[in-house]
Amino acid sequence: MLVEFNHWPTQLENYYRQRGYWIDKPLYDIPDRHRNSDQLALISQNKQYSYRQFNQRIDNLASNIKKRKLELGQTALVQLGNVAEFYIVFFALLKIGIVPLNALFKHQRTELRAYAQQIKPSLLIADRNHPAFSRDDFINELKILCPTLQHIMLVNHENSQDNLIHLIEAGNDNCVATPTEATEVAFFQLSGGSTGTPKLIPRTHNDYYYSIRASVDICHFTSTTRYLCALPAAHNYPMSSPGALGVFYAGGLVVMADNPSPVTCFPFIHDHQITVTSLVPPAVSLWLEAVKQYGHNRMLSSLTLLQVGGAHLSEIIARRIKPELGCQLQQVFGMAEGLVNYTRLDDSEEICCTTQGRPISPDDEVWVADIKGNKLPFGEAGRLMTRGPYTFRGYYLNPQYNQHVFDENGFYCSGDIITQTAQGYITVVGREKDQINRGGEKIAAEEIENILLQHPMIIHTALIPINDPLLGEKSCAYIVSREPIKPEQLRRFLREQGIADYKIPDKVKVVNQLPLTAVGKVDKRALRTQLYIDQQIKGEIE
Ligand code: J2J
Repeated sequence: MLVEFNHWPTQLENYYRQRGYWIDKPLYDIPDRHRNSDQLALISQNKQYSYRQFNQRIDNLASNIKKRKLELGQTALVQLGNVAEFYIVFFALLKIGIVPLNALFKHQRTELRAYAQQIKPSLLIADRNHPAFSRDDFINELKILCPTLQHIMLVNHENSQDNLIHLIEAGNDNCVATPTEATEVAFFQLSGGSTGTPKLIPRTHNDYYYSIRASVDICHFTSTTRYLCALPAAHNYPMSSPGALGVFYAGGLVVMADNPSPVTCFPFIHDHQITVTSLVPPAVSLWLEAVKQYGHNRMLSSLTLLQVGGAHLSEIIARRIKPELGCQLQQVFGMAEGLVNYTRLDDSEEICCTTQGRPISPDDEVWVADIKGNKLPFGEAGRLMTRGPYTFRGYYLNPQYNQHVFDENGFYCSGDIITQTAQGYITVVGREKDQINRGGEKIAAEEIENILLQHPMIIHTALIPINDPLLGEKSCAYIVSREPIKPEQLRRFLREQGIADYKIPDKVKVVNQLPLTAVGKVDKRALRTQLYIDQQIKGEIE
């Protein structure tokens, strides 16, 4: 059974093929193109693989999974951190037509349960060192939730039969590839979300492969590129913009780091002569601070390009990057749903520091809509609307929500408020979606509100962003409760529900009532204004 998804109209599919965007090749081709190369592909912890060795590991795992008689189009829930196995698993599954969903390592039981419920996986690949998988109880719960779940493979696991490392290392055969068709879903990407349930984005081989190849061109990645992957490997940005997959396509080297802090990254950059990496804005601030305090910029001398994206980068910080870190800045404004914008390497300083770039493809259609869906002239702020050769056509099995976020011509409304110049350069000026962007980590307000409402004392709640000098935004939960409740009790309650730590509200405000709009909904705008004024009075923001 193939994974269902919303196809592009045939006419557009033909056009994308004719333009050379869709090349009808499966994504496992990315490392496979270099299968006879002895150049280094991947360094992670104490392991390193040449392209030949990398492909051998992929083949070993693919053959070992094949022996378990999984069928084409079945799905896998995968949760691995920034380790070499992440890519080995990804390409092995693609090679044999199993469709993975890569959960972020920070995700806990609530998120994992929601993903499993949607994709009904046949295979689970996870890490015994993750709190959800340290014992078998959650695995058993998932098996009950999804009777399809028959196969479990774990890293840091003593049982050799299900030990992922053993399955990767054992064998020496070529695996015959049986991928899904390039027009079909290759894997699920995760949406940042703005509603109660986490949304899944089906990405096809054709559309994803195009975004990677075109990104490699734009960012000038070659076989001499040495890329540090310090953001979560499963995230769309370090995976495909051009990310690790772009590096593998070009035949370069990916070095894995655990996190983007200067303490972790600077020695890696120095020791491995890293040439490019991707960061979110809060990490840039920490890097600038580290260089200022300790004069570490000598450690960064090999770094020529620093990509920054995922959240708003202030112009002031942007302008400090070149003089203080000694490398070029490239802004990246992308989304797991598809559309990615880059400032180009030959753009002026002004463009690189004040815009979030322009779309990858000449056939990315981007326009700005007013509240009624009418097109606005260049320079006016409004809703970002887009469709194109690598922008999805619908969330997985969610026709109702899709109707809400797509217009009748298949344009996706991302919830971002932007301005666009006549040359296509985009500046993100705000957001309409009910989401908090905590330094690049996205929190769907409704998801947390729904969990809070399960607390017996809570009557009413609203989660809203609060300005933060380092992260850009943090989250603040307004609570109306039956009896007095302490912030720590609430946080403990949320942790017990098993949600990612970054979603736990940074601030909790207990109030007697919440302001309502004329139709009786919580007036989040009024709350935000009030919070903003409070912060100003306290001198927390300028
Ligand atoms: C302001 N907001 C931004 C930016 C993303 C490359 C880069 C980032 C992502 C990503 C990605 C922003 N300035 N430079 O997938 O391939 C906010 C917008 C956007 C949302 C998407 C990639 N870059 N954003 O961040 O799916 O609100 O993807 O709609 O996690 O992040 O989030 P996500």
